[in-house]
Amino acid sequence: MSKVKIIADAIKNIPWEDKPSGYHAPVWRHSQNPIIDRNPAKGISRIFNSAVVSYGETFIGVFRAETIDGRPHLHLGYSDDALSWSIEEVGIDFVDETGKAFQPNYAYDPRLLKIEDTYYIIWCTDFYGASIGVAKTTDFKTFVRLENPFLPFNRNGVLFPRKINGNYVMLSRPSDSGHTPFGDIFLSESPDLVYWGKHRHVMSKGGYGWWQNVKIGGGPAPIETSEGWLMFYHGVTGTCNGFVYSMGAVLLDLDNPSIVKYRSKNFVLTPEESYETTGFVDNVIFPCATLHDGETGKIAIYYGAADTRVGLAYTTVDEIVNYVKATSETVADDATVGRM
Ligand code: BMA
Repeated sequence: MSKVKIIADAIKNIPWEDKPSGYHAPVWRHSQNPIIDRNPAKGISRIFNSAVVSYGETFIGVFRAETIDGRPHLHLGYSDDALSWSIEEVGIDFVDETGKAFQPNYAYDPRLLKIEDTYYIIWCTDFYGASIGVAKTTDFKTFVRLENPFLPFNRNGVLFPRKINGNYVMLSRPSDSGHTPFGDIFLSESPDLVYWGKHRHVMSKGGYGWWQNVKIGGGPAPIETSEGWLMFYHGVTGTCNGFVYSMGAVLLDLDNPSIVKYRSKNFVLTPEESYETTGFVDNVIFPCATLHDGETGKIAIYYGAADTRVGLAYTTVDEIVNYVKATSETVADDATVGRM
């Protein structure tokens, strides 16, 4: 039993492998990675940066599928073990709140989570440029897309899995129209998922290490723990061959999540395996989802690898929280409420 508590339901059939002996880092890879490789379904050349949830005794995912015309769409997938996925060949159909078609021009980097009885998909959508799309479903058959919550340009929209002080809370990363060479994580609140405000700065790029010195962006929906909101995120550095994306971990204040409590100065996963270092875009680890077990503290992290495949990695809440605390640094004014 873990000492740090995950405040969430149990997932009895969470995929799991123990940490290999002799391995020192706090996050370890699934031995059969990638769990989704190239050409996973007819008409889809690559799946990566995707999100999954447990659904009864099984699992459902919303996948970033690059179809054979090279454009990204959201496709559903189903699994009994959260490892082997059957992906739908046809993308999700979205309607607006009156039932009329409301289909995104493109859609990528989905996050998926349940708040109360409703599942929400948040993704990067086209709203006169990259911005954030939100849709809801209760049955994974009808998907109602809400009004665009934020102005362009913005990416990496991540909803918290419950209201905080009565409001929904969304992380985002204001961007530009291209391959954004800057960026910090902010949050916004809403009473109804329609009107958003009370914007706060959460955390800055930078710090002592160089791995997150260009930009950062939210990852999976934060995990509520007895030590704060545990959030995995991506941090980006620049090289003469382009960006390198690694994964970091941070603990945010439970009641006031624009305050960073602890933030590891080290990456917790960086591109090393060939399926991460070589692909459509080399050297990318881009986490978008976790499964986490409120009973045992096990955490399974789903990440896009090299914009080509889906990888899976594991940690436990005790291991990662203790690591983040032991290696914490304060960057810029992360520890403040972020209301400059
Ligand atoms: C970002 C997003 C991600 C992608 C990453 C690396 O800007 O577009 O979808 O994984 O670049 O190419």
